[in-house]
This record gives sequence, structure tokens and C-alpha cells, in this order.
Amino acid sequence: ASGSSSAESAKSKKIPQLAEYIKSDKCKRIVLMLGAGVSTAAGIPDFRSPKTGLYANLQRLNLPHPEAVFEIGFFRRNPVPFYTLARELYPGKFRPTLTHSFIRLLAQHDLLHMCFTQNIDTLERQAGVPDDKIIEAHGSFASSRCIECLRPYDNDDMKIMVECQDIPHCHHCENLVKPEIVFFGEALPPKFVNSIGKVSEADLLLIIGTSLTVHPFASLAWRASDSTPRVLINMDSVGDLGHRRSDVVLLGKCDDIVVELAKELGWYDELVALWDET
Ligand code: CNA
Repeated sequence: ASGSSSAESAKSKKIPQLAEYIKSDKCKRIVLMLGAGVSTAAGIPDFRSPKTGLYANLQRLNLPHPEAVFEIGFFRRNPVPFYTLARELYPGKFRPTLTHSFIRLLAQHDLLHMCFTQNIDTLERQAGVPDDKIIEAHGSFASSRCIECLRPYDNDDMKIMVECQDIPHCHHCENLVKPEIVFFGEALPPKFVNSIGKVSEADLLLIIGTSLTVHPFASLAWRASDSTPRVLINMDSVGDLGHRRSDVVLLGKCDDIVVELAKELGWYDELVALWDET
């Protein structure tokens, strides 16, 4: 018990120190790296959490291995598991979390340099984070294309097909269509590649709700300069966070930590007002 209370008191000092840094002149550009953990409180399961994660619950789809649901080669042979999952994850049913609203608040305070997200749920946009500050590194459900002729596929049609559990096909060449989510085996969007340099410009890197296991996204964390504080806000310790002297590791639920941080910054009322709007 004494171990956990000393960990608690270490955490309780780290958040005020972080707030002080964010308020200082040294911190003008904050870069974020987000993962599925930011959206679990919205009711969207992540991949890797034991018991609740999607990978732990995919047996019913009869996959050779859980990752196959997002493998382009497997999708060509059998798109049914992906479209079964797509129905559960399709945007529109979920409300952004406090952490999403906190990111909007960073933008309103002119501190958000770039928000890199692995999430495909579009909750950053729904929370009102400006479009030009979001890089959806793994794409999203926001648009769809034929996987062969690459012609766009109408979004309303996609929504109907997903809802009815039909498999959409291209109106021109009749090949399979899929939302522009980056599958394993596909290249990341040019927008991601072109914006990687933003990480080395950061005065602060906030890494939230990710297992940091999917590359090249995870390797963005190595691009922060040695003197730039990297702050991990996650349920568990991941990647090499904690190895650099300037790293800060805050373990727990991201919404709880963000609320504490907002209080320290004097932004709590603003945060709640923004969240109420979503
Ligand atoms: P992951 O590998 O499932 O890791 C999630 C991490 O978040 C784990 O370390 C958890 O401990 C942590 N976590 C879970 N809940 C919380 C919480 N409330 N507070 C803090 N930490 C929490 O997911 P990654 O994003 O790292 O993996 C990359 C994949 C997941 C990307 O390709 C995504 O497209 C994909 N994905 C996205 C969504 C979404 O869009 N919401 C959902 C599921 C998977």
C-alpha cells in the first residue's frame, strides 16, 4: 500500500509540473499522438486491452488470427468479418470523450501544433478539433473507394450497406469497396508522411491511449528532440516512454488525468462547457 501511495504522490506532483510547463513561454507547440484508448470511454473497444479489446472478442468472426480482419489480402478473399465489425464501429453512434474536448481546448489556446491519431472513429473532428490540425494516420470511415479502380464510393450508400450488413461493390468495375481505413499491408496517407516533421518541432509531445505497437506510427515518438518532454497518458507503460530523462509517465484513465490537468491549468470549466456542446 505504501508503494502505491508513493506512486500516487509522485503522480500528484507530475501533473502540476506539467501544467506549469504548458503555461510557460517554453511551451508553444504541442503535438499529440493518439490511440484507441482515447475512445474507450466513448464505448468503442480498443484492440489490445485484455477481455474488453476487439482482438479478445473476434472469435465469433472465425478469423485465422485477429489481425486478419484488417489485412488487405484477407479482405480481398473474405470481406465479411471486416463489414461485421464496421457496423459496430461505424461513426455516428459515439460521443467524443473529455480527452477529445481537451484537445480542442489546446487548439483554442493556440497550443495545438498537430494531432496525429491512429483512430478511425473521427471523434477528434466531432469534438471540434480543427481539420487542419488532425492527421488521421490510419485513415477513417469518412470516405470510401473501390480497392481496384480507386473510384470514390458514395458515403450515404456506404452507410446504408454497412447498416444492412451488405457487402458494397464498385458501381463501375464491381470490385470490392472499402472505407479509406489503412489496413495492414497498405501505405499510410501522404498527409501523414508529409507532416512527420511536425514532431521534431514540438515543445511537448503528449502520447495518449496507445499501445505504441503499430509502426510507422509508433516511431513518431522517437522523432521528438531529446530535450522535448514526452508525456505518456495510458493505462499501462508502453514503448520506450520513461527511458529519456525528460519523459513523464502518467498511468491511469486518460479522462481522469486530463481532468486533473485541466484543473491545474485553470481550464476545467472551459473543458466541461466544450464537452457539453458535443
Ligand atoms: P491498442 O493496441 O488497442 O492500445 C490501446 C491502449 O490504450 C492500451 O495500451 C490500453 O491500455 C490503453 N487504454 C485503454 N483505455 C484507456 C483509457 N481509458 N485511458 C488510457 N489508456 C487506455 O490501440 P492502438 O491505438 O495503440 O493500436 C493501433 C490501432 C488500433 C490503430 O490502427 C487503430 O486504427 C485501431 N483502433 C482504433 C479504434 C478507434 O478508432 N477508436 C478502435 C480500435 C482499434
